[in-house]
Amino acid sequence: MARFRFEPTPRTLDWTLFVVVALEVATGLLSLVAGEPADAIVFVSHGVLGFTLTVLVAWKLRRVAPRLRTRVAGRWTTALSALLTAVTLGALATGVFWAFGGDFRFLLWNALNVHIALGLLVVPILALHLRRHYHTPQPADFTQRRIALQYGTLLVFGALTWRVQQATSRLLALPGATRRFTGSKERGSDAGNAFPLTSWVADDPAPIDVEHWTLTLTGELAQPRSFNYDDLTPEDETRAILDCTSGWYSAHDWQGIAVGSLLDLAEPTPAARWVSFRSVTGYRWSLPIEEARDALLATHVDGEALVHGHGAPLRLVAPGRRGFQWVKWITAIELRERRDVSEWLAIFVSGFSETPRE
Ligand SMILES: Nc1nc2c(c(=O)[nH]1)N[C@H]1C(S)=C(S)[C@@H](COP(=O)(O)O)O[C@H]1N2
Ligand SMILES: [Mo]
Repeated sequence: MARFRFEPTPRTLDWTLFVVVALEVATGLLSLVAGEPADAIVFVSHGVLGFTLTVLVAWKLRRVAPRLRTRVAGRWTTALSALLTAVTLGALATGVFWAFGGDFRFLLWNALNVHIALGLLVVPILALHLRRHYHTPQPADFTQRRIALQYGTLLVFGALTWRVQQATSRLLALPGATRRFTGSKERGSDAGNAFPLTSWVADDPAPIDVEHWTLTLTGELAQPRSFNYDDLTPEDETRAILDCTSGWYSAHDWQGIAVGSLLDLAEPTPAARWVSFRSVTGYRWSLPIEEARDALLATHVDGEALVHGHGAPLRLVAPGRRGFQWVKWITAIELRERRDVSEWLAIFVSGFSETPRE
């Protein structure tokens, strides 16, 4: 056998690749909603499995390269395999590049956005590829003793490479490129309003005039209430990190009103389990009521009144949650029995129904 003995048999390798890719997609998606230090395992697994994947992909390519070159499989099948190769290598390369502190701009996207897009693109291409190349796994593919040894060694390799990468990128890190466990890089901490602005798709409301703005509390409440801007004296302060899934974070002292204080005034009924925060644009997110009580409705950041771009007059500060959950331009709070699952759609399509601003 000419092949290096450590390498798994073709079918074992292919199914292992499939499982590792699936785990990468799963941990990648999970990482977008993970924000607590206890969630670090999600990011570590994504990194370790990513390095493991580079070895699996290298083995796979060595095996199929002659076939790709001679196109024995037919033009379309070969083109699809070549595309899958390119997209997979692109996802791996952008992931590693970002982890080392690198970045670039591609139209509106940074390296992390491109990494996420390529990673998601692997899914449909792999599904098409599998339609042609599916081989039912056999028990023998996974029960040989040396397989446990191979997988053990592969994972150790992945973990060690990840350790080395972490240490190296810490050494290389240029100023402003220090990363959190989420992979995000520091931007504009403790500098008041001077941190990045991030809004999705079409969320671009006209500045809100506080004279005509009210905050309404509705739903499972004994006392539905509404407040004017002047009713909201910023008497609470929370230090929290805004950590955006596009790869930056910013730490600030936020001033405003604890959600718990407002809820006490409106007396939630016993049925109230979730609190949904709604933007003037239709954008919304909900938190379990216990967590929501400790969240802050911020009017100020580091002592400065929030500017329009950051959600004035009122934005949610939800410690331990990712940036996309920190709703800006809040006008309504709804107490609910159940979580609002439609919020997953609302964050993508909000703003489209708004009258465009001049
Ligand atoms: N209404 C509304 N709230 C929003 C968004 C949005 O597009 N619309 N973007 C979210 C995202 S993705 C992030 S990271 C933060 C960014 O807040 P900033 O623009 O103040 O930095 O706001 C969140 N709140
Ligand atoms: Mo974000």
